[in-house]
Amino acid sequence: MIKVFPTRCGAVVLDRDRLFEKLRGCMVDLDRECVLETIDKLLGMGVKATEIVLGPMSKAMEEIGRLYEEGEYFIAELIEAAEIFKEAMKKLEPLIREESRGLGGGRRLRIVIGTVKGDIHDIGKTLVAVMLQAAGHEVIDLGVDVDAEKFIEAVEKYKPDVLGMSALLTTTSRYMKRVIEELDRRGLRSRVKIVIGGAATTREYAERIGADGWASNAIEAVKLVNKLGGSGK
Ligand code: B12
Repeated sequence: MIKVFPTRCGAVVLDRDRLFEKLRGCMVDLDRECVLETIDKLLGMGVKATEIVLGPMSKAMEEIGRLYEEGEYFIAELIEAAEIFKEAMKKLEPLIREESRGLGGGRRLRIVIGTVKGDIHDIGKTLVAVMLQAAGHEVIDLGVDVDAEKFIEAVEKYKPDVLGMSALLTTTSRYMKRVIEELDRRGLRSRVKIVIGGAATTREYAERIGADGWASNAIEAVKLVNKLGGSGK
C-alpha cells in the first residue's frame, strides 16, 4: 500500500520515496539499526527487496565511495558499510531469490563468474550471481581475486555459456583484458560469451577489450546474460 501525506509546503510526498531517502541516509551514516528498521518498514509496505538493494542501498554505497575519495571516510568506514550491507542482505536475499524466479526465460544457462585478480570487492558480483541463479541459471562462483589461469581452468572444466568478470578498481579492471587475451591465445575465446561489470567498468570499456557485453546492475546483468545465451527474455 502506498500512503501519501502532506509536507510543510503542502506538496505530497510518496511514503516509499521518503523511506528510500531515509534508508540511503542511514546507510551513508553507517547507522546499522536504522538501516535494518527502514528496510523492515519498506518490506512491510510491499516494496520489492530487489528495488531496495538496487536503489537506495546501492546509491548509498556509491556515496560512501565518494566520501572515501574526498578523505571524509577512511577504510574503516568502507569495511563497516560492507558489513551493514551484508547484514541487510541476509534479510533481503531470500526475497530477491523469490522475486527473480522466472527472469531466466527459456534456456537454463551455465555461468562462471568471479572478481578479477587483485580485487576483493564481492558484494556486487555476489548479487549478480544470486539473481542469475534465482532466475534459473546454473552459476559457478569462483569468488574474488581470481587470476587468468583459474578463469581458464573453469572455462575448460565447466564449458559455460557465459563468463562474467567483476572489477571495482581501475587497476584491476585492466586485468579483464588480460583474461580475454589469454582465452584467445588458447583458442577458447569463441566458445564462451564474456560479460563484465563493476564500478570500474563501462560499456565503452567492455567494447574496447572485446567483451560481449556490460551491465550496470544485477537486473541488467540477468537480461544481458539471457540475451547472449539465447534464453528468450
Ligand atoms: C564496500 C567497498 C569496499 C569494501 C569491499 C567489501 C566487499 N566484501 O566487497 C572494502 C573495505 C574491502 C574495500 C576495499 C578497497 N577499496 Co573499495 N569500495 C567499496 C564501495 C564503497 C562499495 C562497493 C559495493 O559493494 N557497492 C555495492 C554493489 C551492490 O554495487 P557494485 O559493486 O557496483 O555491483 C553492481 C554493478 O556494478 C554490477 N556488477 C558488479 N559486478 C558485476 C559483474 C558482472 C559480470 C556484471 C554483468 C555486472 C556486475 O551489478 C552489481 C549489482 O547491482 C566502493 C564505492 C563504489 N562506487 O563502488 C569502493 C571503491 C570500489 N573502493 C575503492 C578503493 C580505492 C578501495 C581500496 C584500494 C582502499 C584501500 N586503500 O585499501 C581497497 C581495495 C581492496 C582490494 N584489493 O580489492 C575505490 C576504487 C577507486 C578506483 N577507481 O580504483 C572505490 C570506487 C571508492 C572510491 N570512490 O574511491 N572497498
